[in-house]
Amino acid sequence: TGAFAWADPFLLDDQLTEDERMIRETAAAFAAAELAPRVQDAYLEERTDTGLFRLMGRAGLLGITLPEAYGAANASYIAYGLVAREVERVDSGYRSMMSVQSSLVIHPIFAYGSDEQRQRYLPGLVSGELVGCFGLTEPDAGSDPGSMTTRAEKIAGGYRLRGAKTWISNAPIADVFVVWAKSEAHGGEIRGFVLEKGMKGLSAPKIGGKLSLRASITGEIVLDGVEVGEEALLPNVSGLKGPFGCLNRARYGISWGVMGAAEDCWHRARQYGLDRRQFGRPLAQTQLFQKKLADMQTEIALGLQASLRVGELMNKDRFEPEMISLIKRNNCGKALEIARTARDMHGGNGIQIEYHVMRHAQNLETVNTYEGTHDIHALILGRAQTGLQAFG
Ligand code: TGC
Ligand code: FAD
Repeated sequence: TGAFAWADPFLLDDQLTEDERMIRETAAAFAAAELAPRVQDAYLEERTDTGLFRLMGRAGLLGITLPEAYGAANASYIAYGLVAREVERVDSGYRSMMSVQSSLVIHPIFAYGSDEQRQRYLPGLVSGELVGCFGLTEPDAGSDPGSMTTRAEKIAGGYRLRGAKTWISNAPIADVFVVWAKSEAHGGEIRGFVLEKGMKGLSAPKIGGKLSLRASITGEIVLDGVEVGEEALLPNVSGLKGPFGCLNRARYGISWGVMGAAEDCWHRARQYGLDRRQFGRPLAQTQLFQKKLADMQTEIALGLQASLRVGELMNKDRFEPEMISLIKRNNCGKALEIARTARDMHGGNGIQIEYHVMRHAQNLETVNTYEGTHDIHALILGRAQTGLQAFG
């Protein structure tokens, strides 16, 4: 018995190990000290601070599931999720920077790379000295990456890459580019290549004018006959399962991250309702307000428990991609709904940057779309239970 912990209804904290709690506290302290003070200006000015990668690396927040040999923490998948939650409590764009670096760049080099590639890139990526990006999406291949047209032609001693990627997080500031292309020398199979900034024919123009995720820079990757040696090929994976192996981890982290953004919106709406009086009483003393708070509390508590469960299964290597589709889809959809409701509960003030909720709502529009849209994850789950593929 004891008082009900309204902010942690199922005592999530009790289910964490000592190490996980410590990592969560480190991430929370980092987010409060380094991210929260920057976010409003970064968002308004659409500005990404490259130095943040080094600060994240120094705090031990990049690639944390990797072995200590690479300067990483050898932490659990639950710890990785907790970091995403704390970072995204401030801004989804900052979590994007972190999760692309950790799950979409560090992971494939670690899991599919040669020893030389691991030695060359991982220490710099884990410390944040190097910034990475992941190029899968193309102008005509978004939800359907299998229809990509980027090609790797075979040339003496290596490959020549041609094509274009779009909507690529971190691309304009990246040093390391993990790019997926159909390789002529491998029967047209999708293969991964690790490219470096400055290679001839490689450019990464910024995509401007985003009304969402403005603190995280996004760009194209243009491959205009980029010639690379054999050593650029990721040797140990082929086919779509290469990029999807990375996406499984990033999507799992997102399921935790969006719950952080939702918690920030929920806590702010609650406080606003306690402070703001209309009709002679606090807004929080109305039935409608309390129902909205109860719905937020319920969805967040359930969403976090679900992510924790999938994290336990990932730690034991017993997860299936469909489990990740379920939590990515549910938690993103619920977080977006919570952020929109919190915006409404703030009245006119809710549209102001200082109240944070509209920024979260705008960001979550992207998070609901990238890494597999809400509907694409429904189709993955529909296929798993009917045996019928509805994509087309
Ligand atoms: P399908 O026939 O289903 O599968 C082809 C091959 O891939 C394997 N596979 C997986 N392997 C591991 N994990 C998964 N989750 C996997 N899903 C599929 C599958 O076993 C098969 O292997 P094999 O050996 O039999 O060939 O492929 P499909 O073409 O029918 O796929 C359809 C669909 C809809 C499932 C898929 O294409 C999809 O998920 N689309 C969404 C695309 C997406 O998520 N793009 C993300 C781009 S990256 C990004 O957004 C980063 S934002 C990051 C940030 O800023 O935080
Ligand atoms: P489309 O695939 O054209 O989808 C449009 C709409 O149609 C959606 O509602 C979708 O659900 C629906 N739809 C599609 N197919 C079907 C179907 N068969 N049945 C029913 N409905 C369907 N990609 C990367 O590779 N790397 C990155 O770092 C990266 N970062 C990103 C950052 C941002 C800010 C954004 C916005 C995107 C990023 N992406 C990245 C791309 C992202 O993964 C894609 O936008 C996403 O996969 C959707 O593809 P699309 O935009 O082409 O939409």
